[in-house]
Parts: sequence; structure tokens; C-alpha cells
Amino acid sequence: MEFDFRKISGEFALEGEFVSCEHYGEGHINDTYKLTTEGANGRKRYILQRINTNLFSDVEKLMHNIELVTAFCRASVEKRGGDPMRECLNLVPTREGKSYWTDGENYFRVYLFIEGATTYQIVRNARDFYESAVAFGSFASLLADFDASELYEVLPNFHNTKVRYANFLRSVEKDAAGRAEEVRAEIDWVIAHKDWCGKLVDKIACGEIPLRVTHNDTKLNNVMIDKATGKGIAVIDLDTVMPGSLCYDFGDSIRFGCNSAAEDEPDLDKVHFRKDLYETYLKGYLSAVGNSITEEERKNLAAGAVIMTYECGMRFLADYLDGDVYFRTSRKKQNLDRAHTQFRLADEMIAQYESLQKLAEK
Ligand code: ADP
Ligand code: GN1
Ligand code: MG
Repeated sequence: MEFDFRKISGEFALEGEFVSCEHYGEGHINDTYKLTTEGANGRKRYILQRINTNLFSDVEKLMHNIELVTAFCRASVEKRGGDPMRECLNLVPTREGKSYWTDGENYFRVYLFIEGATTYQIVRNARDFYESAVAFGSFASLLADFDASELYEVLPNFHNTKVRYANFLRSVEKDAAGRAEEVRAEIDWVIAHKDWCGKLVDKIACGEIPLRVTHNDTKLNNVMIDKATGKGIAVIDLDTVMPGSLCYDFGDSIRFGCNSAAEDEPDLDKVHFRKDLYETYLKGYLSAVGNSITEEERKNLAAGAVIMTYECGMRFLADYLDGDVYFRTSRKKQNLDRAHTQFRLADEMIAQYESLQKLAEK
């Protein structure tokens, strides 16, 4: 879809005049663009996003959450003497003072571009991964002071693996794209592992594991790593900040980062679970999350890793069955390749599950 970016950027209180706007980043959900302007102070960059309204049908509620969470993060960065222009997301308001603009059909928002930092699609070295763990762990400990009742649950049951499983079976049943026969073995794999679905959900339901305000989408490319210092300076992609579990946040980082290959690697011989990186992340996360983690949460971190990997694989496969309507794809069978990598990783994690648990409890 093509948009008149000059006009759209004119709706926001940007510095300078419009220069250019192009696609940016590797997110699977929103349409993200790098927007450049030029004014008296030289060039300035912004992130412009077209919000994915297939998921976020109530943009008003989504942006209410984003306004609160970004203001909360900004205040805490200021309190610790950090740089609020780089260490958190900053919304740029419209000329009318709103946090988003709509042409009646499409919804846009603008953030300041976090300069001098980058995101990675794969772990390049243990140090970056350790730093991402510290960033997500600190973010979790920060959110411990956030009042959950102020947030709308914009994506209900986001990590309710039992509900995800029921939805998956519906996709199999419906077979909208006529692909179920081709992926029978993959469907059977999901069904054979269905006992994992309840392991965390049930503990959360009975209060054994606390519900907290969490990020819920803690993959490596949702943390900005400073190019000069290698530190994880800002946690981004705050659309899913909602009640959740530390075990999910920990697990989602593991499923993405402890992959020896890319999330959509077609050659499964290259895909392995990297236990060394699991240990690295664990150390960084526990060092930053502080005392707020409960005994039961700690005992279930490894379960979080398996379940997030299983759940994500199941979501990719469901989307393949639905005809690739949820996650952005740039080639045929990309969702199927993504599902395959997750199943491979989950198999390898399950094979050494006890030792992963022991490491987390140590
Ligand atoms: P999605 O919800 O689609 O994953 P994200 O909000 O994660 O979208 O943005 C996609 C990518 O754009 C990120 O992985 C990151 O590389 C880049 N990005 C997002 N926000 C900023 C920002 N404020 N400054 C610099 N880069 C950003
Ligand atoms: C999506 O938005 P992004 O690309 O950071 C998805 C996550 C998945 C991830 C898989 C809102 O994350 O839940 O784990 O893709 N986000 C949403 O890579 O569904
Ligand atoms: Mg993202």
C-alpha cells in the first residue's frame, strides 16, 4: 500500500520539513518506516508506524496504554539520571495534541528515532544477548511499580496457551488455505505436545505464579543496543505491555535468541538450541530482575522457554493454515519455515529439560 507520507508527516508536530520515508526494521506486526526531516537544526529522523488494526482493533485503547507506559518509562529514566531521548520510546504528538492520526481507515503514530543504537535479528555474540537480558530484566523490575488496573488488556489471552491451542485446532478444522494435508506431520507434532499448554496457564489461574504487568514480546529485536557501548539502552515495541508472567517474558527471549540460526531458517540442519546462550540470558535476567522474582517463577523459567517456543511455532503453523494473514511474510512458506524452527528448538529443549530447570533454580 502506498501512502502520501509528506501529508501524513505534516499531521505530526515534527521538526523541519519532510525529506523522505522508507520501510524500516523487521517487525512482523506493524508497518514501520524511517522518516527523515530537515530544518534549522539539520536532519532529524523519526519512526512512523501504521498500526496493525487487524490485531489492534481499538486503537484508542492501545494508544492509551502506550501513552501511560511511555510516560512511566520516561519518568523512571529521568529519575535515574539517564537520557530520556534515547533510553525510552517518545511519542511525537499530532498537531492537535493526539498520540495518533487517522485518515479514517489507517492509523499512524510517530516516535523519536533512537539514534546510535540498533536491533539484531540473531544473536551475534553472547555479550549482546547478556545485555538484552539485563534490559528486559530491568524493564520487568521497573514495571513491578506499574498499576495493572490502568491498562486495557488489548490482546486478551495473548499468552494463554490453552486458548491458542483451541484456536489452532479451529484453523486446522477450517483449513482456509487448503494446506492442512501438506502439514499433517506438523499438526500431529503440535497435538502430541499439547500437555505443555496448561503447565503455566493453570499455575497462573490458581495464583501459584503471579500475574504482573509484563512486556509479552521480548524478542531480541525489541531492544535497542547502543552501538558504542553494547548496552541494551531501551526496550521498545510496547503494544503488548499487559498483565502476563515473567516466565513468558523470559521464555520468549530464549526461543528467539537461543536459536543458532534465524527464526525463518529453511535449512533445519542449521537450527539448534544453544544452551550456552540460555545460561548467558539467565544470568543477565536474574541479575537485573532483582528480588521480586518468586521461587515458583524461578522454578518455571525453563517451562516458559519450552512453552513460548511451542506456542509461537503453533501460531506460525496456524497462520500458515489460515493463509498468512497475521505475521508479515516476504516469501512463500516463510510461516511454515518459522514453525519448523520453533518445533526443532522445542524438541531440543525438551530433551534437556531437567538440566535447563536445574540451571534456573541454581
Ligand atoms: P513490530 O510491532 O512490527 O515488531 P516494532 O515497534 O518492534 O514493530 O518496530 C520494528 C523495528 O523498527 C524494531 O525492531 C526496530 O529495529 C525499529 N524501531 C522501532 N522503534 C524504533 C525507534 N524509536 N528508534 C529506532 N528504531 C526503532
Ligand atoms: C510478533 O511484533 P514482533 O515482530 O516483535 C508477535 C510476537 C511473536 C513474534 C514472533 C503482537 O512480534 O507475539 O512472538 O512476532 N507480536 C504480536 O517473531 O503478535
Ligand atoms: Mg517488534
